[in-house]
Amino acid sequence: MITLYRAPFSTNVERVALALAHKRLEVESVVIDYSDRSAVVEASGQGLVPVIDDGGVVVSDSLAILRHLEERHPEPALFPREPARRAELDVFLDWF
Ligand SMILES: N[C@@H](CCC(=O)N[C@@H](CS)C(=O)NCC(=O)O)C(=O)O
Repeated sequence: MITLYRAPFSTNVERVALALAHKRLEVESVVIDYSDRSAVVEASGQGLVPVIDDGGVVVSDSLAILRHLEERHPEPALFPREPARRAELDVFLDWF
């Protein structure tokens, strides 16, 4: 079971939620209030969302989370498998 620390109206959280849904992974949400980040600070040592706890592996930052999910839960794929297409996507994601 994956725990997703989230807050309302966060596009970075939605990016991760879409990836989790694409991969059909079961997830439990911890919704934090922007005025009280204690739960996410306790889990990850910093106050920004999204953060996931994937079976004891805690990852913060939406792009790092997407990369973690692709490595740990490769099917169905989120990223292209062909190295040149994957490199193009990495460049786009870094720019975005
Ligand atoms: N680079 C991070 C940015 C995380 C981030 O800025 N999260 C926002 C919500 S979208 C947040 O927690 N903002 C609260 C604040 O800045 O106080 C990511 O991609 O996850």
